[in-house]
Formats: sequence, structure tokens, C-alpha cells
Amino acid sequence: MTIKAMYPGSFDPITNGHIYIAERAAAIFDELVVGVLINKNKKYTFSIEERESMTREALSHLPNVKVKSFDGLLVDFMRAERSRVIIRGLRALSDFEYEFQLALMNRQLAPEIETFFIVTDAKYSYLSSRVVKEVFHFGGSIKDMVPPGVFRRLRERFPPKDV
Ligand code: COD
Repeated sequence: MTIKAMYPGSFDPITNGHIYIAERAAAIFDELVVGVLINKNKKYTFSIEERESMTREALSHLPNVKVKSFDGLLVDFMRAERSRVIIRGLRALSDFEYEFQLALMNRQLAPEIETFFIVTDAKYSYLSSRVVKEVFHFGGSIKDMVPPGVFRRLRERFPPKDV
């Protein structure tokens, strides 16, 4: 039996912390789908096409990983994909409350689906898409925090101001 896991998220944009979780999940499960959420009610920095292509490029070294976008309920997408395992990353205690709520809601909606948590590496514990964008916006170095494709796209989107 092959087990297909699902790593869902916003990935706006993907960071080295996300990549770490995808690598660890891909080493355990036979297949991993990285699900990039389309949510028309939420304002993202990058379009769904950009988030999907940056994520695909960043994970291209993992042969058992596929990147797909989805809208609607995660559990509906998972049923269509025939996946029963949700992968989520944990950084600090502050993640726990939100992740706990998400996991219990998903179990309520689809009792056959299980959520697995992977603890991040200490060096990524402070990383989030929001913090990376903020540091970049104020001129800080983010080279070690995101893959090269994301760095390039952030520079294109927010060119350094002329002095
Ligand atoms: N180290 C380790 N893990 C990390 C790091 C890091 N540095 N950064 C982020 N992560 C983890 C996060 O903890 C999370 O587990 C995952 O990576 C993705 O993070 P994000 O921020 O890109 O994605 P989220 O949290 O916005 O994703 C939310 C979902 C898209 C999963 C959720 O909104 C969803 O399922 N929506 C669909 C509608 C639905 O089904 N709703 C019902 C359930 S509430």
C-alpha cells in the first residue's frame, strides 16, 4: 500500500522552513502532494500561479513530490486526491493553538483523515512567510531564508529603491 500525504498551506511565498518540512515528509511517505490554497477572499502578496510555480521550483529536487493548487475545503481536495494524511509544521508553542483547532476541525469534517506534525529545525523556528517579506521590505538580508527563485521574485516585485 502506498501512502500519499498532503502538505497544505498558503506558501506566500515558500520559505526554507516549508522546504525542510516537505523534505522530511517526502522521506517518510511514498508520495507527497503540496497543496497551495486558492482563497479569493484573502489578499496574498503573490498570485496563485506565482505561489504554485515558486513552490514547484523549490521542491523540484524531491521526485515523489507534486505541487497542486486547490480551493474549497482541504478535506474535499484530499478525498479527490485519495490522501488521508495531513502534514503540518510546528515551530513554537504559539503555532499549537491554531494547528490544534485546524486538526480537530478537519477530523470533525473527515474522521478518516489524520494530521501529522513535523517539528521544524531550530534554525528555521523563527521563519514565516510574513516575517521574510517584512525583513525584505525593510532592506534586511533574507538570502538564507528563502530559495533563490523566491529571492529573485521578491526583488522583481519590490525592486530596491534608488538612492
Ligand atoms: N518551519 C516549519 N514549519 C513551518 C515554517 C517553518 N519555518 N513556516 C511555516 N510552517 C508550517 C506552518 O506551521 C504550517 O503548518 C505549514 O507550514 C504551512 O504554512 P502556511 O503559513 O504557508 O499555510 P497556512 O497555515 O496559511 O495554511 C492554512 C491552510 C491552507 C492549510 C488552511 O487555511 C486550509 O486548509 N484552508 C482550506 C479551507 C478549509 O479546509 N478550512 C477548514 C479547516 S480550518
